Amino acid sequence: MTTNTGELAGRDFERVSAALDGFRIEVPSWGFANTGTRFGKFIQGGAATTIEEKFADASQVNKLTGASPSVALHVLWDLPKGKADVPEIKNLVKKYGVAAGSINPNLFQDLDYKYGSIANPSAEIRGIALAHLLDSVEIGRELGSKDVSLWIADGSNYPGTQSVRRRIEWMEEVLKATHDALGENQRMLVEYKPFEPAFYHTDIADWGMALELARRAGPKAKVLVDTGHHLQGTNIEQIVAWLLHLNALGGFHFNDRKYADDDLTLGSIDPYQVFRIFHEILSASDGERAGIEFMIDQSHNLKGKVEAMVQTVGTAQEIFAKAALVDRAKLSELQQACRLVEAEECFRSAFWTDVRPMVKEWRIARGLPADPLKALAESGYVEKITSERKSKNAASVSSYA
Ligand code: PSV
Ligand code: MN
Repeated sequence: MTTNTGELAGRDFERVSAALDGFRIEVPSWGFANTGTRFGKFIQGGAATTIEEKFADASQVNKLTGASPSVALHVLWDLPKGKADVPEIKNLVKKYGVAAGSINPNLFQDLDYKYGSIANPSAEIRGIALAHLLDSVEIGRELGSKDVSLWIADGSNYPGTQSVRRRIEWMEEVLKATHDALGENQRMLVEYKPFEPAFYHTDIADWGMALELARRAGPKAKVLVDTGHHLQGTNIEQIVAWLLHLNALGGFHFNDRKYADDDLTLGSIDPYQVFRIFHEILSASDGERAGIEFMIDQSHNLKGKVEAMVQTVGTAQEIFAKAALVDRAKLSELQQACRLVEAEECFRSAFWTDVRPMVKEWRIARGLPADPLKALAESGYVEKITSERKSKNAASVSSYA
């Protein structure tokens, strides 16, 4: 009995270790900067105020977790001079040992985009949007980054005010031109969102629209699933299963939500959903997750920025480890035989396994801190950046007001 338990635990630890060795999740540069709601910003003394500070924070998260070696960049926020900022980013990559991750064009802030960017009725404005997309592709190529990740905020607020069909055609044209500029090792990810900032119709509202636009753009275009971009009750793992089946899943923006696009910490509301998503990925690829990139898309308004990011990466590792524990061969037999209760118990028992001791053991074996949050607290990093940055952040309060 003891041997058997020991053997099982040993097998579980091997699975968890193998899963964690291959697990990577990108952090967003904007998750370290001050952000807010549309009602206001609560400025944090330690928030990053420059691109260098964002890299410093990202590298801190990676040092503590061993799982986030790249940082996603938002072109307008991180490379305000566009391609001219590439040399600075290259220096930061070298200095902080964190790679430039996905490149996120910004097609939502410019005043030109009041009625849309790539779906704007004005050919001139669509041209401005395309030029920005082509710059972003170039930036990605120069930085050796794989993905240009597109979120299109276009839509309309009132029925009858725009032609949905004409806007589809305009988007197709721009997305195809963007796709055709991609380098050999580059991809284009198309993100969808059902509402916000537009409230009546969003031009790329769901995975079907994103998939069709990606297909028409070309083979280097895939769909990006942001877990916060679904209506209540949507079965996200089913969407994931379909995209896997169609070989059209490019990556994720992970976060959690209760009501809308809340950007809450991954797994804080529904960790079982994250487990179900990871299970679909692991079962489709039998343990590998070829070409599917994981990224965090969260900005924490109330929690400390770096702490929240370390917490998120740690949570992602734990839930991924749980998903790796599903006995997929046994589950498949039970599903085939329609032994429903046993199948569900087989699935759930992996979810309910407390993997934290195994994750801790893995961290120690890999020379990482056993408890990343504790190590962060003991390192004094947050206090240090707060004292270095607080006057700059305080100054941003008055300029914001
Ligand atoms: C939009 O809600 C979104 O999910 C897109 O991915 C943007 O790039 C990101 O959030 C900005 O925070
Ligand atoms: Mn997103």
